[in-house]
Amino acid sequence: MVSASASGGARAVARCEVLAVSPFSDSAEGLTRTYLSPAYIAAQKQLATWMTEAGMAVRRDAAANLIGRYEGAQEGAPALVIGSHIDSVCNAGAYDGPLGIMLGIEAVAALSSSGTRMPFAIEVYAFGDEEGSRFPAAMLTSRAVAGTLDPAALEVRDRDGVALGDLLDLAAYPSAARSKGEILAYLEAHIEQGPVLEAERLAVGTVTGIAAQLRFEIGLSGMAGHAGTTAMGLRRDAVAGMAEMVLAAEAVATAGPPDLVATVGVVEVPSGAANVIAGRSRFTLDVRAGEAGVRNRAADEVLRRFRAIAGWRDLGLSVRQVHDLPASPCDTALTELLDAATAEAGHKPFRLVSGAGHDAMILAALCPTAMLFLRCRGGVSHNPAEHVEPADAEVALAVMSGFIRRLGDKLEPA
Ligand code: HGY
Ligand code: MN
Ligand code: MN
Repeated sequence: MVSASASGGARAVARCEVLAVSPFSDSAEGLTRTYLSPAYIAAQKQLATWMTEAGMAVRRDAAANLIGRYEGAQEGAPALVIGSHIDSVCNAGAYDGPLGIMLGIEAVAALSSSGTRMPFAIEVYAFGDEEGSRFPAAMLTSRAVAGTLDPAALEVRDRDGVALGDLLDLAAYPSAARSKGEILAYLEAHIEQGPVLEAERLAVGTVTGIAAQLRFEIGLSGMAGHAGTTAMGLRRDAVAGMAEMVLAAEAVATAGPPDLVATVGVVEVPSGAANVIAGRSRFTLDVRAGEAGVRNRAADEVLRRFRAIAGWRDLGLSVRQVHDLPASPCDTALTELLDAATAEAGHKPFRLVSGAGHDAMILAALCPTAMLFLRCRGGVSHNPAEHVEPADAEVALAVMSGFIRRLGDKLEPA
């Protein structure tokens, strides 16, 4: 477990490591924690204990987010929300998501232990479905909180056919929404998941905005056949077609600006076999760029090439857009507060764009948002090799505490 004497930043890192193993992982090997799984429930119980110890009242909302609330000087005051996600990708690192929650808990624990009350409440949110690693759509639970969730998005099943409606009351789900008056602002601390801060030799950085992302599910249908008897010229091979499309997507993104990226992360060959020409294949396509126009033009070109490839290979092509997340600029005034708190903590303020998506891009519909990035070794993430230095977490916690104090001064000048 985590030593009681550990400082806040070190404790936050250590607690992420506690949650990276059984019973807080759905897999015996490595960390996989998907929305509403047994590991997710176990992790929420442990988080609830830590939130209570930090002086918060804890509840779960109808979307199964876990929320800790630390009252301000006036009971029921609007809240600064500090949050991130507790779900993970498959075979994840320990810090993508949990670190932002743990640092939020530490920031509240520091206030609580000194008996400090701010002119606002602080709510720490552990969002449940940022990664979309169980159900097809992502960001379901933060969209519920922001009030931007289309109820039709809840009609989903996971790969085992379990419906979200089997696990939660979908009629109640939208009641997780918060009103604009209740929430003052949103702050998320998160590992950069990229190489910039390490290259700049900086512990932390202020995020100016989050890239726009489109996600698609692509299906190909050809003709299953015998691998040994079907001449190459007679094939309608759904795997060969998929392979050509993957390279087409890569070619379009590579030819674009540095912040344009395209990824095929999941490929499936239903009833595939070594001696069968695949009749069907499915894959995902994720396209991102700092600006929606760049992203949209690239996605259009990729899909145009997919149609051409399907045409000359005589393949059926289905395209389903899974989500469209617009680019999300962080709030200017809050960004300046983060920079000022960074400088006050003795570190050079540095600004950067986030290529990764975050719940912050969803909360932007509800309130002004700010993000603080922490350096992670080699920029590696979505990988068990993900690593954060406790000293960098100390810096982040100092910056977050400075941000909270400055926000309080802004609301109630001394
Ligand atoms: O996909 C993302 O950018 C995030 O990790 N969910
Ligand atoms: Mn994340
Ligand atoms: Mn992630």
